[in-house]
Amino acid sequence: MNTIGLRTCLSLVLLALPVAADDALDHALAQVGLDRPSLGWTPRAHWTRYPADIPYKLRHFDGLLAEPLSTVRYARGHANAARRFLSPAALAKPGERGEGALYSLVHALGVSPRFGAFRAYSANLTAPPTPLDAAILDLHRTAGRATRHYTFGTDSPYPQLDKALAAQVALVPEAARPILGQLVAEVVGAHRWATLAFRRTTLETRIAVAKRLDLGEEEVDALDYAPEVDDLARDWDEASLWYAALRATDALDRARRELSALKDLPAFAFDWETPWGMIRLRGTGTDEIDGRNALLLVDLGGDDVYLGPAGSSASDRPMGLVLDLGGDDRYLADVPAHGAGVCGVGIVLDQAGNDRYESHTLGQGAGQFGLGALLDLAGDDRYAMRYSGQGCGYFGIGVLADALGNDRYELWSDGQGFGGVAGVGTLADGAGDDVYVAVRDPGITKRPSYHSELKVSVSNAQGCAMGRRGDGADGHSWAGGLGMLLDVSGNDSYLAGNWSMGTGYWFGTGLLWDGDGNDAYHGVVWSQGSGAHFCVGALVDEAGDDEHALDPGGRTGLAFGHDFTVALLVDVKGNDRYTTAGDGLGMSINRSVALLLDLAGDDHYAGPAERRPGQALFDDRLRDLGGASSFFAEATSLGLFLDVGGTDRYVPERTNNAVWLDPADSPNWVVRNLSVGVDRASGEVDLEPRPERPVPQRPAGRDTGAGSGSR
Ligand SMILES: [Ca+2]
Ligand SMILES: [Ca+2]
Ligand SMILES: [Ca+2]
Ligand SMILES: [Ca+2]
Repeated sequence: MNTIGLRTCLSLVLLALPVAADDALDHALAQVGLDRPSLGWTPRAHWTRYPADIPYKLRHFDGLLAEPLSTVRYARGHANAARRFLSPAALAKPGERGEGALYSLVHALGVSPRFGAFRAYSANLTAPPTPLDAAILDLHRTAGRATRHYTFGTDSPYPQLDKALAAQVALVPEAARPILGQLVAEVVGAHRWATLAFRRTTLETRIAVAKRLDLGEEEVDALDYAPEVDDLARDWDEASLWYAALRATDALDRARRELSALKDLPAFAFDWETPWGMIRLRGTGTDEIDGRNALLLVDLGGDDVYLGPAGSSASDRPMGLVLDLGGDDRYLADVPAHGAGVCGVGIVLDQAGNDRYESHTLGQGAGQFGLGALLDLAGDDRYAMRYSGQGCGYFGIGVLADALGNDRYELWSDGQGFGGVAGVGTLADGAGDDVYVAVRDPGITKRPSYHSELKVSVSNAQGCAMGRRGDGADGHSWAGGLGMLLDVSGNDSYLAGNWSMGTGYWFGTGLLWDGDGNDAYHGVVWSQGSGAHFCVGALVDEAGDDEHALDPGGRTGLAFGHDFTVALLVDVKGNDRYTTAGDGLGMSINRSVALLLDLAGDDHYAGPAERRPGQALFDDRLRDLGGASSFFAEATSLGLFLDVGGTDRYVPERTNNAVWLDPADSPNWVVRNLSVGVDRASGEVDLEPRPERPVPQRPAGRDTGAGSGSR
């Protein structure tokens, strides 16, 4: 790390600033001769030694690296989907093509950022209400199995599936049967697509991938190359897999709405083994439900316990689904479970109740060459697990969505919105005061961070993304994915160790977006709008009085970028506190763009004595054209701090309504490594992308309003 000491900085009192006459960010950039288009980077063909041949980049990545400020729009777009599709009104009824809100949600926050070929008009569910036994017999036939057996010219006395099935189905309330039959028929349809997804792959490869439960720790520094991952990534058909997942999601959601309308349901137990796994149906009793080898589990109510891998797929079973309509349920497992899509699709949809989810590795919304979703629509819920879950993806999609209630999320590492290699991991929470914890003590997590002398855990959590940085090892450099934590409202608390809360690494994008509420963010190193090595990390908080802290030992956060990182901390409203004893507060090293934008309120900033907010550190490599690579010398970098409005306090002390820049003789100016700090009394900042062309002006005096109805 560069350790250039404090230089005398040039401070100007903002006497000449026009008040609210123009955009405050544009004005701040103009202090150092920059404008918005001059931020970010597009690698040039002659940039030797630039890590350009990085497979598996998500399609948004190059664009955000080139247009850093568009990261805010990108985060808000996903936030809009969370707000809309987790609202009780949206969940209550389907859209105009019959599509349910959860289908739209899983598409918007999972499938679309990973794979852009769907636009989510409809899951095309076509099965009519079907007698339950007929639907299950059809499943057997679709799986290539006989449902009647003849030998010696006679009907074998056993097994007689239709009679056995009819006896079991008689236990199920009559009104529920056609809805459940329709659900089974749709599962048969979705299962076909999930199987197609892997038609070019071998079971050996899928088993090898499914056995890798350590991709989270393997990938970051490229510890132990897994060739089966590259092989499967070459051969899978992800369009088929995501179509299977979207159809399964919508089928569960439709069954949820229709079964919820039934009254006075009894307790019962239906169990049936199909060629694709168990179907278990339960009524309103207090049930203990075996999740092993389960294709479909449906519970119509009551406080239940799910044991084992409920809601998970496996290398030889591409689908595992759970629908629970109510009750305070407990989901317990020590294997991938509770929305674990491993070479397939795993979904849990729990409609109501105060639920507890406890598991170890991969689950609670985790995808590894698959889609895993945990969708909980109400209640005060508690989620606890160790690694890789609560919205986590590796070559896949993990979504944890919780619509209502005051929830607690606890994890050791790699989750709560974590985009591992080529993955999308999203945690979306609608309403409620929520607590997010990534356990800090490495004695518990076994993930000691060398950025904290092994005293703090590597969290990789709460809107974080990491790639496989193979440039120092075997050259299999895989791009990180997209990790998002989206919390719509409530007073929330975020606690994590290192690498958290809107942080990226190695072609990954980590986003934490929080809507309303007074929130507390506590990280340590690499936290809250930060990142290292070709990545994007952003924290956007739209409202409330918030606390942004790097706790003791903390540094390189609160808008800190290292080595071609876009690092944004944007707090739109409220009286906020920012605390760090280490580097941060809009600080760039090694050609990054780091911006801390606080757009309103009376704020308090406490930073290290030797730094000032909004600073880019000089390094001789920024002007070195004599080495093997020149791209450091050609790029532009920026550390920017902008506080708009309010009466602000600074430690060490600073004057309100002032501009501070590098001194005139700083070598930074020549190498376009720019520092700018602005505190101003008022102003506006528009963070939405500007139209590239001017808006046409209406001709005066003509009626142009006709026919302009909404579309
Ligand atoms: Ca239940
Ligand atoms: Ca719940
Ligand atoms: Ca919340
Ligand atoms: Ca807030």
